[in-house]
Amino acid sequence: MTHEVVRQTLPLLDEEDGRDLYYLPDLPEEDPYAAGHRTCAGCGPAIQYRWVLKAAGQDTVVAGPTGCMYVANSTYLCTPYTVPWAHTPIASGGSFTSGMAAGYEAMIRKGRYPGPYPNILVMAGDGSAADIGIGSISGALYRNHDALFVCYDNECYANTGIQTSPTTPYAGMTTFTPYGKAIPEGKKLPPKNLAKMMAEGHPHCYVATTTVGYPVDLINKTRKGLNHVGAAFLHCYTPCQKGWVYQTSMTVELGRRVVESGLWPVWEYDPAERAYRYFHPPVQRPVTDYLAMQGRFGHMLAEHVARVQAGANRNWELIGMDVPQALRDLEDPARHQRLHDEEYSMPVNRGIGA
Ligand SMILES: Cc1ncc(C[n+]2csc(CCOP(=O)(O)OP(=O)(O)O)c2C)c(N)n1
Ligand code: SF4
Ligand SMILES: [Mg+2]
Repeated sequence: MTHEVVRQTLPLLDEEDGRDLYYLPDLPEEDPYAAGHRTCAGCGPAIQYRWVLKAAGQDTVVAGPTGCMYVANSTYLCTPYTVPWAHTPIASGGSFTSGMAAGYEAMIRKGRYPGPYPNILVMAGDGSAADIGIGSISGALYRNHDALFVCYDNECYANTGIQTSPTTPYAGMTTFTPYGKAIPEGKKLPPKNLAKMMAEGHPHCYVATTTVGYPVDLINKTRKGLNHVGAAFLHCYTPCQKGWVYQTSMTVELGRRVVESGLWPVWEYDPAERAYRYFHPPVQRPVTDYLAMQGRFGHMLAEHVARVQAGANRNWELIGMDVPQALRDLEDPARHQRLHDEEYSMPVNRGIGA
C-alpha cells in the first residue's frame, strides 16, 4: 500500500512593517541552532544559520558541507544543532541532500516514516556552492528534489585561511589575491553571478537572493523555499569579519549597505510566472559608503573605486531603478581618492593573520 506524502506549510511574516525589523514576535523562541558554537564574533554565516533554522523550525533535517560552518560549529560528538544534522564532503552537499529528500519520500510512501515530510535543507559556503560543489547542487536542482539549497556567501574560502572564491568581489583582497605592484587591485575578476546562473539554468526552481541585513526577507524566503514543492535555491550575503576586516558589530549594517550601494541586488524568481521580482531599496548610496568599512578593500586606488561604482550603476539599471546623477558622476576616477584615505576607512588589510 502506498501512503500519501503530506507536506507542511510554514507561515510568512508580514513584510509591510519593514524588512529590517530585528524583533520578530511571531518566531518560535526555540533555536535549532543553539548558542555555544565557536564561530568568530560577528560571524555573518552564524547569523544566517540561526535565522534560517529558526524559520524552518524543529521538524527539520539539515546538512552542512565542509567549511567554517562545519569546522567552527562541530567537533567529534558535539554540535550546536537541536535538529538532525550531517556533515558532507565539500563537493557533495547537493547529492547528499538529494538522497535525503528521495529517502524521506520513499520511506513515507512505504509507511516506514510517519511523516509529515520534514523541512530538508543544506547550507553550503560559496566555495562549496559556487565552486567545488556546484555540480552536485545543479544536479539536485535540475532533478527537482524537494529541498532548500542555501549558499551562505562570505565571498571567500574562509575556513582554510581566506582564499579567493568565485564570489570574491573585484578588488577584494584575499590571501590568494594579494595586492601589489603587478596587480594593484588584488582580485581582477568580477564575481560569479551564482544566483542568476541557478535561476536561468533551472527555471522550474524557486530562486532568491537575500542578506543578513534583512531578517524578515531572509526568513520569508527561507520559508517560501521550503514551502515550494520541488527544489529551491537561496543565495545569502553573509559578511566574514575575520576575512573582510571590519568592526564586529557592523555585520547587519553591511548586509544593508551592500544593497543600498547597488552591489547586491535582492530579488526572487518565481518559477510559476517565470519572472524576477526585484527589491528597490529606499536608499541609494555611493559604493565608498560600503567599501570603506572593510579592510579588504583599503588598498583600492581611485580607478578601482570608479570601476566598482560603474558596476553598481549597471545593477541599478538592471533592477529597474534610476541612477541619480551624483552616482553617475562617481564613475569618474577623478572624483575619488585612495580608499584608505576616505573618512571612516578601516586600516588596510596586509594579509597578516587573515
Ligand atoms: C575537495 C576538497 N578540497 C578542499 C578542501 C579544504 N577545505 C576545507 S573547508 C574549505 C573552505 C570552504 O569554503 P566555503 O565553502 O566558502 O566555506 P567557508 O569556509 O567560507 O565557510 C576548503 C577549501 C576540502 N575539504 N575538500
Ligand atoms: S572566519 Fe568568517 S565565516 Fe569563519 S567563523 Fe570567522 S567570521 Fe565566520
Ligand atoms: Mg566561503
